[in-house]
Amino acid sequence: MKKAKSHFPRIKSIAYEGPGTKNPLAFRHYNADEVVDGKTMAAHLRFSVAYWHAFRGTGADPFGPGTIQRPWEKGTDAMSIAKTRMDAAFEFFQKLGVPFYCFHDRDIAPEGRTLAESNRNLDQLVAHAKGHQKATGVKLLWGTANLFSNRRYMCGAATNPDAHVFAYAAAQVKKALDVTQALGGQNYVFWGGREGYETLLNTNLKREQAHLAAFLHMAVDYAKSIGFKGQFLIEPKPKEPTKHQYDFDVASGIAFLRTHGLEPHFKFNIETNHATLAGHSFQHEIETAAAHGLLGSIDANAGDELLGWDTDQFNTNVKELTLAMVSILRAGGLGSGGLNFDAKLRRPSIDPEDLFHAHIGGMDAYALAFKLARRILADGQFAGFLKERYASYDTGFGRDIAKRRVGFRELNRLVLTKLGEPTPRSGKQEYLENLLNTYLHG
Ligand code: XLS
Ligand code: NI
Ligand code: NI
Repeated sequence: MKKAKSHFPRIKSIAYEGPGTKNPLAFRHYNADEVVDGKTMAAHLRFSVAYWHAFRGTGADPFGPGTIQRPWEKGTDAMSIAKTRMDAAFEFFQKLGVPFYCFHDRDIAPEGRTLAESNRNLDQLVAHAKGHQKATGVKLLWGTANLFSNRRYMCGAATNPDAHVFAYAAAQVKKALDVTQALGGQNYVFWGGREGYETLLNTNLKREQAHLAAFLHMAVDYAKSIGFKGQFLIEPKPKEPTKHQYDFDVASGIAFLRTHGLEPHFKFNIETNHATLAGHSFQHEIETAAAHGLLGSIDANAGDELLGWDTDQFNTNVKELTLAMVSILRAGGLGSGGLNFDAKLRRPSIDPEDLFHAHIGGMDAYALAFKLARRILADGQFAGFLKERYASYDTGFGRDIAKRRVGFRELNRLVLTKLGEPTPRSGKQEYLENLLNTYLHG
């Protein structure tokens, strides 16, 4: 049998070599098969590669076209390029050792002149992906539809003022759901795309939000009718591409889901840089979702704190990730979700090898954060501090407050007759920051 041509001939499978290694193409912390609490690290962390950045990203920015030229992007037939590109992608997934990948419909197959042609193109690439998934064991973490690149969606998809565009988007998502199911996708993501607005001079905010809710209800109904069991996820983002995105952050997402009766069907896919853009920390967004039992999955990346846009960088900030992992583990993990590298190479990082360095760095940073977070939780020092800090609500009148057994009248009487002035207690932030550093730096 003819051996398939390698697209990364100089790179061997990336192995775990431990923290002491000097090999930049090896893992120092991520040991996929290491069993932690009865589960491998691979099963705990569920890493995923984002097809759009890793295999469709060219380094283009508003000031110039792409800089990244891949050897496999050759020829004139878009369909055969798409297939070769997918061969390269699966070779990459396998050499990197990631169990999952994610895509938008238009990432893997070119858009045709009509929806029917787009669907036929997609079917061919889905068949190709099926073969690769079977051969490599790599699985689909989530599927989604690109409802933002084509000019028909310039004023939104589900929130478009034209019902015709809404209908088109519905047909596209129907197909994306079929495809996600055919490939065994474990989740389906709705990132808002252009669901938002630039100016209220041309926008009926209330109607647009109601239409978005109608769209999501249709998705839930359709998924049910085809027996799709994957988890639906909303990915909040406050701005970009539109000035006001309707899914601003997790808190506004929760309000939206509850208002429209969608809460039982959705969880959140939280992206680090989207949290930054919303003026929150990554951990804040995770903790907010977890507090409501709605933590679903993570788009693992980082923004640049000096820039105000979605720079989608690989995250190597162990402190930020350790705090995130503390919240994720405390919430009981990500369930069917995972850590998807929605992150791209910088414009001058043009070597195929850079794709490996980027993902190795991201995976190692998360693996180290995972280990540190486990140690933090096992030691229980922060948990002990928190327990103590809120202890006044565990007994007596504090407990009555928490259980809503008292009101203003009772508390007023208590303060006037018995309690008097409270004694302020230190919040101990500096002590706690130093304590955190003992885990990060010994
Ligand atoms: C864009 C989003 C997008 C989603 C998938 O900012 O992060 O990449 O993850 O549509
Ligand atoms: Ni994302
Ligand atoms: Ni993003």
